Amino acid sequence: MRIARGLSYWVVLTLELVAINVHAADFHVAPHGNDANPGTRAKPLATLERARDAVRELKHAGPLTEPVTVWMQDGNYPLSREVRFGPEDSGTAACPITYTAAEGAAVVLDGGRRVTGWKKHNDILWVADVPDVASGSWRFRQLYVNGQQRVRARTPNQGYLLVAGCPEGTPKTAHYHKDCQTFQFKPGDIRPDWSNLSDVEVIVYHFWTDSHLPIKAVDTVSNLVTFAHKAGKTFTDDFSEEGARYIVENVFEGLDAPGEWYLNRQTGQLFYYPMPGEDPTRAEVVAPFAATHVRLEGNPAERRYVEHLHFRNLAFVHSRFELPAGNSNDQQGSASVPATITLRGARHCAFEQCRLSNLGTFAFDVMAGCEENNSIEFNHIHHIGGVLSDMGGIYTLGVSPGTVIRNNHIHDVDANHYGGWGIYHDEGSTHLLVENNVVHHTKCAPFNIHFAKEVTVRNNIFALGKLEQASRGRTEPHKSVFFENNIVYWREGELLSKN
Ligand SMILES: [Ca+2]
Repeated sequence: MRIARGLSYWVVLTLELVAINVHAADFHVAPHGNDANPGTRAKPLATLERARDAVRELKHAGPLTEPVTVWMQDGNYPLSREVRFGPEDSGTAACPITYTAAEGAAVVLDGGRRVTGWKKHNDILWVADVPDVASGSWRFRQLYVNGQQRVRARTPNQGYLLVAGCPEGTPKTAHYHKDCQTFQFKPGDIRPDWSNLSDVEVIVYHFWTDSHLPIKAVDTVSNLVTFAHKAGKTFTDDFSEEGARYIVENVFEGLDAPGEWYLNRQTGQLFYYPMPGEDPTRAEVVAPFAATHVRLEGNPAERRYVEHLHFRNLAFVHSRFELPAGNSNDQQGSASVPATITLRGARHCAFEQCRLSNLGTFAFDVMAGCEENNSIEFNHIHHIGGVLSDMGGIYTLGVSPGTVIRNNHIHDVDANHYGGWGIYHDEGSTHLLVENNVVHHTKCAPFNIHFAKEVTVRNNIFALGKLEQASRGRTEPHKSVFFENNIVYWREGELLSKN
């Protein structure tokens, strides 16, 4: 018995010693590296994509016996296309795979491309040729100069134009969800003589959607504009009978203020109106090229997952906003818009201490097969909303058992009309845990549900909602929320609203 016990101690100790003495399999990547190198510290690889392949080759040689770390050295890594990780790139619980900045290194995964070759177009404007735009292989909706976003030439420069009439109907005469394609404008607001009319994009702000609509025809007799595709909703200011707000973008004639730019997609010419004192020949002008930087793509239907991948201390910049052809962006949660980091069929993966900035699109899209056991923690989400309605600082949708929303600080959430909520559980949000969050200074309730089931909400502070503190969008024939040990504090508006 004594021996057996001693033996068992010895075994445990040995395992611990092995664990301590293990040297994880390492690969090194550096901006000056070469993808033909072996990936050692002295001979590093050059790209994240090649590092992924090196790990894949290591796995082909046999099952992982130790954790794998890919160390990325200081610098900027251009991404011309997304880097995709599949189930074959997974680690295991015992041997996770980590892609991380080396100690002290600032690593930037950059989806943008420099635009150079600037020449004077006239006394005010500058122009550069972008051959990939002329050839049709590239188009972009964002531009950054010296790290700051610039304005796609728009009219008006401030505020909005207003839809003058809705011949296809309103929420009262039709249904708010009617697919509309035509509206009436105030004379002169939209002009058929704008140069290169097919480049122009009308952006309508209605309900929870910004519809992006290319112009098909402009009728100046009845002042009707018709778009190349439908918008999915009425052109009203949310559920009212008033006309929606809109702006017109990428109009050459609207290129009339410092900081504006215009892209002629036929000729590939990029025009820019510099800010005071700015010299485009010396500035860093960047347009986004990659829509998605990193994609974790499992196959949840076949239960093949991307697992045990960690990304740590990396910066992701310059992702491109793109809509599929014929799409106005009217789907629930803008589901058709790609995100900088996209996960489908991924589990036990983490993005830690990563910084995402200068994005044209979403930071993360967590899709099918990732519903369970997600953590949204330690985020500071503030000063958002106001243009559209029906949003939350953190928004959830669907059945998500094991998912935790914890230790977040959310404040200053606004809305056009309704729905500037702090934490918002929408259709079917089920079996989440919401705890230790501080949510305050929201236009609508800091905590709102609209069809939720058995969500546990405890130890939060919900404070200073302008209109209300907690709200429920509809009465439900089941337990929606277990609301325990929360502090609710308010000075105006109501405690509870809606049902
Ligand atoms: Ca303008």
